[in-house]
Amino acid sequence: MELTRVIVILAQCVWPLWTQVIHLTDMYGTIKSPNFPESYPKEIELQWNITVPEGYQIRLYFMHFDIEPSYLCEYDYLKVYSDTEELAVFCGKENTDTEQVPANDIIVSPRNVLSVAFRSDFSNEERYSGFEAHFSAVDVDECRDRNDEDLACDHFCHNYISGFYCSCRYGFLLHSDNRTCKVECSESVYTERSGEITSADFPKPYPKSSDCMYRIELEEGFQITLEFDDTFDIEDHPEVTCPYDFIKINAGDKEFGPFCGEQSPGKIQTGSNTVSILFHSDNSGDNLGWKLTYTSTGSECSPLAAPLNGHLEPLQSNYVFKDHIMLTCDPGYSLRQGDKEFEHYQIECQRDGKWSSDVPLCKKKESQRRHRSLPSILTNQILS
Ligand SMILES: *[C@@H]1O[C@H](CO)[C@@H](O)[C@H](O)[C@H]1NC(C)=O
Ligand SMILES: *[C@@H]1O[C@H](CO)[C@@H](O)[C@H](O)[C@H]1NC(C)=O
Ligand SMILES: [Ca+2]
Ligand SMILES: [Ca+2]
Ligand SMILES: [Ca+2]
Repeated sequence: MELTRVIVILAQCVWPLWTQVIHLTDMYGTIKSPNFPESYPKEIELQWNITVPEGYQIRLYFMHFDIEPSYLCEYDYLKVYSDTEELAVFCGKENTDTEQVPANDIIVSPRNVLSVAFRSDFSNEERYSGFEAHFSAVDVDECRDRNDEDLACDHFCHNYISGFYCSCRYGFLLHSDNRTCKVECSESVYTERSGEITSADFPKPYPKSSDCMYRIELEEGFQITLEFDDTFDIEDHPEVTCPYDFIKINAGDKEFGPFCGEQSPGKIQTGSNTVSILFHSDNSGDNLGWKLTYTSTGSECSPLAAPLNGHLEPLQSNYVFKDHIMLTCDPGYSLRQGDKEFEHYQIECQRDGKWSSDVPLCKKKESQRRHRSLPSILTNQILS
């Protein structure tokens, strides 16, 4: 007997039995051994391939199970697969150390396909009544089951029968990947002479899938210095330079970066009055981001001395672009530039580091009337 079985098994390896495949695409159904509830015939190879729509899984459970027992189910068996993955092999009527029966277990397919293969060999020593199983399509709860960061929703997940969708917190937009949440952050222009810029949500992790552009635009004559905080955390890679997220800085014709990792770039003297900071993030990772303070210095003008018999305000050890100086003379004196006379005279430090004019002299006042009428006559001539 045993020998014949071995020969038959060997023969089947060379000339496998013809397997009959039954395709099932319904949302539920029943699978039974042939002749059920009568005993099943010998030499059967049957396979049920169940396919349900995407977004569903298949639940399979047994109401009756009685298949010829054999060591490791070598003779008759029922196997359950999903794609190429073997989920279970059953035979017998009760669990033993080496054989298993489905009992009350529920098999859930990992995807939307499930195959059940039933085989009986050439002999049935006794009568075995076979099996009856039921299957049904059940919704995949992607919100509960998708723990893989690359597939799960970034902010909120909404499950429904046959699918799911993602949504974002207030202030964020769903990226075209329908999964991650980005921010709109390309319109920020800074025109103050100093300020602070941070990644969105700092010091909480920065948004994914975003391209943020921050521009600092000051008048010509100013030079911008950036200083990054020590708290700096941008996703990086041990071997490749900033493949995921990075900061790049453009200042005039100079470029700084890309920067990523946990080492702060520190202080950057850009030497320019306009700076663009691009911050790119990809669709994964939780990193804290960055913060920088920017300051600007204007071109410096040479120190000025007050004229004899006069004084200037404010008195400073150094003057930079945009600084103004007001000159006045002591009583009885007035400012004279060429043949013009002034009570006050203002000069300004210009973007190129030069004063807008020379310091006039303080001269003793002469006949006030003559000099005072002169400019108004000139003005009238120009206007007429
Ligand atoms: C039935 O399903 C199995 C396992 O999923 C697969 O290998 C086989 O190709 C399918 N057969 C047919 C005819 O689709
Ligand atoms: C995102 O959803 C839209 C609308 O439902 C769809 O047209 C588009 O193909 C989806 N994109 C991706 C990448 O899944
Ligand atoms: Ca048998
Ligand atoms: Ca679902
Ligand atoms: Ca990232």
